[in-house]
Amino acid sequence: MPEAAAAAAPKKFVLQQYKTEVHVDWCPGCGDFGILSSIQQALYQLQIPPYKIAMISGIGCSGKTPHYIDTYGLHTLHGRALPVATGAKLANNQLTVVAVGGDGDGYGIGAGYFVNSGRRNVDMTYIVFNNGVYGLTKGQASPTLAKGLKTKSMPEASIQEGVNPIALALGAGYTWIGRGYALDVKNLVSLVVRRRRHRSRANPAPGSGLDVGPGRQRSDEHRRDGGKENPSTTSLLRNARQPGGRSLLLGPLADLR
Ligand SMILES: Cc1ncc(C[n+]2csc(CCOP(=O)(O)OP(=O)(O)O)c2C)c(N)n1
Ligand code: SF4
Ligand SMILES: [Mg+2]
Repeated sequence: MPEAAAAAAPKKFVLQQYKTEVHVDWCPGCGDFGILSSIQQALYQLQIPPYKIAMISGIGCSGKTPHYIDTYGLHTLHGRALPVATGAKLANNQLTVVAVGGDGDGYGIGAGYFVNSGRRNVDMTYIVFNNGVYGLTKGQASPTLAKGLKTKSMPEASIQEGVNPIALALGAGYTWIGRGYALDVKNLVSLVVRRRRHRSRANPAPGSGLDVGPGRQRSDEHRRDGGKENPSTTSLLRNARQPGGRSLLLGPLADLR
């Protein structure tokens, strides 16, 4: 359904059902408010039942996001949102899994997970709140802070180039990559909605027709245990991947600021 028609279609869930009553304690004017609102509006527009969504975060100001969205959620450890989100999707591939976190979380301490999640092709959304700093710990330089910039926490301007997250994502193998501005909520909503539709457009029967690449088709993909199928991680990954194998690869990185 085209975006405008979908937005106008009758809704079963109201926007309020994607919000919690927890006080949002970000600083007044913080761009995180725009990102939070965009995620809530996109989930509402897509009419994904809140009980079929899992929001997974790392640590940082951005890591508080799952507290504010009335779905299942886990506020995990610094840099660990992606492996936990991958596990959630493998355990239940009917869940809409959204990982969120900061630039320090995703491109610093969690950089290895960021790269390897690009290889895995799991059908989930990863939204990076990229403010160029470690916000929660008072604004030290994060890996995306541009050379020559100085925050109040730094004795002098940064002498290093910032990492380019879009180039990094491309190199890692992500094929749905978006970038927006935190306070351009309309555009962000559209980005999140488009990312979520990426899989269904590619293959209307999720989980079927997967092209499992070399090294993944192993004879021990299914272990028999007491007559019941006990799927290996390999076969779980296969079911949770984007259809089409590496050529269609993963969902999304939306680098949102
Ligand atoms: C293993 C570990 N190392 C360091 C910290 C301290 N710490 C908490 S949040 C944070 C940085 C957060 O920056 P970012 O991920 O960019 O999130 P933001 O606050 O900017 O949204 C750090 C270094 C921690 N909690 N755990
Ligand atoms: S410290 Fe920075 S990132 Fe954290 S809430 Fe305040 S303005 Fe936002
Ligand atoms: Mg940050």
